[in-house]
Amino acid sequence: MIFKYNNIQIELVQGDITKQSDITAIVNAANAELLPGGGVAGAIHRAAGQELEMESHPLAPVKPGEAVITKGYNLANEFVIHCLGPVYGLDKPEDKLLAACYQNALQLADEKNIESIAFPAISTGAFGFPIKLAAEISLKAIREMMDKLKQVKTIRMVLFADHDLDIYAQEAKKVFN
Ligand code: AR6
Repeated sequence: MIFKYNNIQIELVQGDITKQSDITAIVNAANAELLPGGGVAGAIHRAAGQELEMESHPLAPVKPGEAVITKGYNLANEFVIHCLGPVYGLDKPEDKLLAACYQNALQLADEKNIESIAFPAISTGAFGFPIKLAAEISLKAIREMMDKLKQVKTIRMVLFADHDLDIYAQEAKKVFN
């Protein structure tokens, strides 16, 4: 599913964040220590190789909402942007912290002249954020940033489950149409 706004394309796909070979930067749903861990972070570190951890770990700790950038190593992507999402029910205000993840990642990408970026659904796995709420917050945060971006031309949301893609598609129709 594709939407266009302000010369930027937003794509919603079902898939694996480590398999987005046509994208310059992928976003990691990181932990504060910027270590491999499970879920998205585990998959990205496995695919990138140990050099990723050697570059990312010294940049830790990061706070919820923060984003930092590293190279992509064995990934097909040039860069990984690591964002620490809020733990639902613990890190407050969780809506603003989740929005900050997307906005800080997009800002960093723009500063680095990155034209394409792919996000997983940050905080919706181990960190417990309800998927529908996360979809609404993240798509609105992306939409707000689209007025400010100069270099980023493609923003892809990669949802792991078909059901999650359906939820994002419903929310995207409200935000982008
Ligand atoms: N590609 C795309 N999405 C994925 C993939 C993948 N390969 N694998 C899982 N998802 P999570 P969080 C989805 O738990 O909630 C880690 O242990 C998954 O279905 O990766 O931000 C870290 O070390 C879910 O919808 O991230 C942290 O400690 C979404 O990605 C902690 O989990 C996010 O799930 C971060 O928790």
